[in-house]
Amino acid sequence: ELDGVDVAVSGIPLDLATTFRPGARLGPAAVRAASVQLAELMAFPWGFDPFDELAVVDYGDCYLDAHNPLGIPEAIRAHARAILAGGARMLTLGGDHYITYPLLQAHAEKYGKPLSLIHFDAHCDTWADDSPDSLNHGTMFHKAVKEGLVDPATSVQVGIRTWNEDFMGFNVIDAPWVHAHGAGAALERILSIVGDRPAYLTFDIDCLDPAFAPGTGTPVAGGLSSAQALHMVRGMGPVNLVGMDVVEVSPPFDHSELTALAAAHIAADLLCVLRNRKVAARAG
Ligand code: 4U7
Ligand code: MN
Ligand code: MN
Ligand code: MN
Repeated sequence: ELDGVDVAVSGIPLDLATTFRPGARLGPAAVRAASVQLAELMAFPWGFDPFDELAVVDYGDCYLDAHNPLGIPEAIRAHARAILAGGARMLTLGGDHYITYPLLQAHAEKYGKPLSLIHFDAHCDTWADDSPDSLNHGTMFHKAVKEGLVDPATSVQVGIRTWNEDFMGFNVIDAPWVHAHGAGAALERILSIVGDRPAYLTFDIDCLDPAFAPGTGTPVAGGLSSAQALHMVRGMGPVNLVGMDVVEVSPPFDHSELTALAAAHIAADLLCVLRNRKVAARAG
């Protein structure tokens, strides 16, 4: 039972890469290890420990039967439904970005369709592929729009720098725009697009430049710096975040856990955002 828990952290060790840069199944463990290092070695960026006010529990990893790939989406939905039914919000560590599609289904069941999506990524992940059994990490947000899980007009994709995707009507703040106008201007656009609607935030670590996140499956040059991404994440206070994930850390390609540490920072700052919202709500 999760009563009294604000945020349940859990891992989904899904790895869809069979040939090109496999390793995302090791992501959750690496980010947890880096998070412990982060919590021990340095004060959280805002000078406080978010756990002083926020009840956070590590719910463990979702079991995926690799011999039954078609059962994977339902296993992820069941995992999320159990946590959400307990009243906690989810911070999910990936694992392949595909996990966000069944997670969105479970969150839309809980919070109502459509949600707003805040999507950090080098890729739009909107390739047209409606076949229900295609566990393809480039198709989640095509499916999500077609299914009414997210409203593209009140959603935003940040850090995009690949263009061979189907445009699904999302607001796109591409990486060149962030570099030209700054993370502050990008944050203002995100907040104005999403407003106070229930929003799901999905952070594909490959939105960062490979210099900051080498340990990922599909790296693309010209990405965001950690500082740019952290500035935007730390500014999410006004957003009604109902769910979050940090995905695509692939430790076999990481350099001395730098990617896992960057992901741990993003996760820690998301917890700080939720902690501040809780404190502000209590202050009334
Ligand atoms: B990720 C791509 F072609 N669409 O299919 C593909 F752009 O979750 C990228 O964003 C998919 O990392 C990337 O290879 C999936 C490519
Ligand atoms: Mn992937
Ligand atoms: Mn990506
Ligand atoms: Mn992605």
